[in-house]
Amino acid sequence: MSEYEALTPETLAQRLGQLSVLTDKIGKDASGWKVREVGDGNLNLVFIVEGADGTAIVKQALPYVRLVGDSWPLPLKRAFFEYNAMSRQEVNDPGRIPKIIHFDEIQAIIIMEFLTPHIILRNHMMSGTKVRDLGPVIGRFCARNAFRSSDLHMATAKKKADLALFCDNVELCDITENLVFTDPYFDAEMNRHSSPQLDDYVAILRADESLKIEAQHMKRAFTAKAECLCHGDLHSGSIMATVDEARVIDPEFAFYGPFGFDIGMLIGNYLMSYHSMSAHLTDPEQCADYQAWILDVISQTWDSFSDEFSRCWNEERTGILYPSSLYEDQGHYAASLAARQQLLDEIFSDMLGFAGIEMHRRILGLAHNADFETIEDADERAKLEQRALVLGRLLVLNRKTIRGIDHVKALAKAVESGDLK
Ligand code: SR1
Ligand code: MG
Repeated sequence: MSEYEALTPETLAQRLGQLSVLTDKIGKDASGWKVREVGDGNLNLVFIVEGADGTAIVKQALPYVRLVGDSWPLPLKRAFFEYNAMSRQEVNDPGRIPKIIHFDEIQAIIIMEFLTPHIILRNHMMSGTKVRDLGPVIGRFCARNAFRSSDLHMATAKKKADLALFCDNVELCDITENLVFTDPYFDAEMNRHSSPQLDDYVAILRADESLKIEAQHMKRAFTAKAECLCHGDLHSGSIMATVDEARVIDPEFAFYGPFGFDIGMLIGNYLMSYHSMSAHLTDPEQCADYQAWILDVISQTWDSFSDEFSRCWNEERTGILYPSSLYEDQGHYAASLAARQQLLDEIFSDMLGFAGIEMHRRILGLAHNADFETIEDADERAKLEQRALVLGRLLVLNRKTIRGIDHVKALAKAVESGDLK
């Protein structure tokens, strides 16, 4: 078929039934395939296709934003960026994404491994399920992808070619530029918050002129710091997990951006999970134990990012930046360490800024998180959301003076207990 057409559960077997890479995996008799559409994200169709010999995921971009409808067109080329980002992630940190089976650019289809018994990390977190090594594994994934796609590692011509390639993901970046960095900080048309109980704090937050300045500084970092290939939308809905392993999905927002972007967005989501937890785990002891686990995941994510980034700095620094010819080869080992530390400090403060902004936009903007949205009691929900807004504001405003990840954890605890408002 040469023209794009959205798949349906009824047409999928007939349309993909001759595709040998797929039939080799799941079985040749397409008439017996069971097809379910399970997409619960904001943008795409996702089908689980079950054949006699196996199961696969078929993901197809729609020409519009699914959450809003066809009044908001969105180009199909996002599947091309997703496929290209996945291909690079598989090289940079093998085995951490689902295996790609097939890509069809015209149909905007990616066929990939069906991960089972994995479920979305956010759902694990909402039910209080711990995932072994979540922090170390995802911190390492972020570090490897950041370092190995950057001028610290890649040959400059190759890096510039990738920079040019992902530069064209304009419309998806535009979503982030507006919905994440700008809309939450004024009364924008697409904004919503979940109840009037939040109105007073929202008014305070939107009147905070320093916050508006800092949010735009973060937006400038997003648009101007083309340091590495970012996943672009790394949250707990972009990780599939069992209790034993975590895999990363959905990099359609991929772009060249700041080293601290992905890890910052992710930590913002972990902190929202932390502040929503008392509504999901009503037994206080169980809740306290899980909240402590989330804070550990946050510190392990940063520690593992920073350790792996440092290891790559020492062992894989083959790009044009901070060349060893200028440092180690001159015997200037301390200068290399100092340069590395200064860069990590900058990544840390960027990370906190992005985390805080993500916490704001998921509560005040268009696209919300189930962590809060599923809390039925409106008073309780508003109370917990306000805590996340308060912490987000502290992170954005104080990101350059916060002393380390333990300080972040202390702030989260102080906000949760009501000591900081
Ligand atoms: C209109 S798209 C809204 C959000 O959904 C995606 O998952 C991204 O997070 C985006 O910001
Ligand atoms: Mg997504």
